[in-house]
Amino acid sequence: MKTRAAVAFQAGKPLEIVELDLEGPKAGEVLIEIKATGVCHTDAFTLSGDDPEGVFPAVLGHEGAGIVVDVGPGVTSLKPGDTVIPLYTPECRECDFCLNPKTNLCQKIRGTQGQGLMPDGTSRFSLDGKPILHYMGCSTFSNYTVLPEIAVAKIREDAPFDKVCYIGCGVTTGVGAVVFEAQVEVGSTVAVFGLGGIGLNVIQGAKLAGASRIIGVDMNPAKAELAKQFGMTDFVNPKDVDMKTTEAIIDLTNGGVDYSFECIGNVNTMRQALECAHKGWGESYIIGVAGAGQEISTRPFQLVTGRSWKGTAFGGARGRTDVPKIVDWYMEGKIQIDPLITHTMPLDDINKAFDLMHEGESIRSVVLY
Ligand code: NAD
Ligand code: AHE
Ligand code: ZN
Ligand code: ZN
Repeated sequence: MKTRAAVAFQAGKPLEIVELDLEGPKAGEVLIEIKATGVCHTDAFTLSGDDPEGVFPAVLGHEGAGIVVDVGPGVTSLKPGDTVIPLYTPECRECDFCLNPKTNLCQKIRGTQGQGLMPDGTSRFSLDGKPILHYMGCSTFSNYTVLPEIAVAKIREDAPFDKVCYIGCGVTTGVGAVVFEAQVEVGSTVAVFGLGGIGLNVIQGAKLAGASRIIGVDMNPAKAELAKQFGMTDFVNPKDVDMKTTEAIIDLTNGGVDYSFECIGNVNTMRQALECAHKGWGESYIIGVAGAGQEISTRPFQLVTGRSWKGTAFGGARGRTDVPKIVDWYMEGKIQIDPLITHTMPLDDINKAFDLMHEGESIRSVVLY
């Protein structure tokens, strides 16, 4: 079949809208009509050429929602008409990782996924007979896409595509980092570095968990207003504080926070996030994705004295199990999504979503098919 898609032909170049050929689902795969997709900073990161795993030409996008149109042989958990969210972190429920309660990082198809290929080592997308690669196993910047059954979460039918697509990455990553990964306790103090599409979801996760103090850090003061509405109690703009950001947070919290989350992707703020964690017990979680060649550093004494440096992908969520629950939380009003979706646009205008992100104008842009 044919599908309209935004293709990344080369790193650093705008996406191009083209009509691609799409092969139907093979055994264990499903064809999905994407109804809406968010544009995450990770899409921009890969497009920039900074991603060591970036391969081109590819159909980017990993934050979608849609409907199952067709299923390949052997698919048992999904049927045409099901409302679904694609998962860049699948859940096969049988690999060593899925069987270990300490991780959500199913590795069943990670090798081929990182190469932009389906599990059988081929691509379903092509243009003029030449393969176009998949991205993060999702490729939601195409109106139709093919995914392995283990990388698809079935969700309730009444969920609005234009909002719950964000659960495909940003919401789950931020809220999940707090409630699944860090398991922040009632009364804890929390610092959040970066108040964008991920950081604001960390803030609402911290509020949901009952944190007593939630300190937000961002260079862009325009981000503070929405952060306050989501539960931020104190704002630190690194440009405004006389002392170092770390010292400012330690001062505010009588020694440092119980939990910190880095949601920027900058190795300097990763260090600050670690070093503002409380001596003896503070835990710091890296969520931001840093470019090829970047490395983190700190004095080992920071760890010797009881701070832990950790990281989390997809909020520690096991997608097929947890994503339907997070959709329920949204539908029941426990978490908010609508105010975070600041812009919507048709696929033809998808490059605008990247511009708005780079200009600091948007929290989330959502492309509607
Ligand atoms: P975003 O662009 O919406 O937000 C980033 C925020 O950081 C912005 O508000 C910006 O003003 C602020 N910022 C930038 N540099 C700063 C600095 N030096 N000091 C203080 N604030 C600064 O991006 P996003 O969509 O929220 O994504 C954030 C990061 O999380 C990206 O690196 C993205 O790739 C990563 N990410 C990781 C996962 C995961 O599973 N680990 C999932 C999604 C996104
Ligand atoms: N490919 C990059 C790393 C990118 C990365 O860390 N991706 C996160 C999700 S970001 C979503 O917006 C992730 O899931 N990581 C775990 C994994 O298995 O990819 C690189 O540095 O090579
Ligand atoms: Zn993402
Ligand atoms: Zn698995």
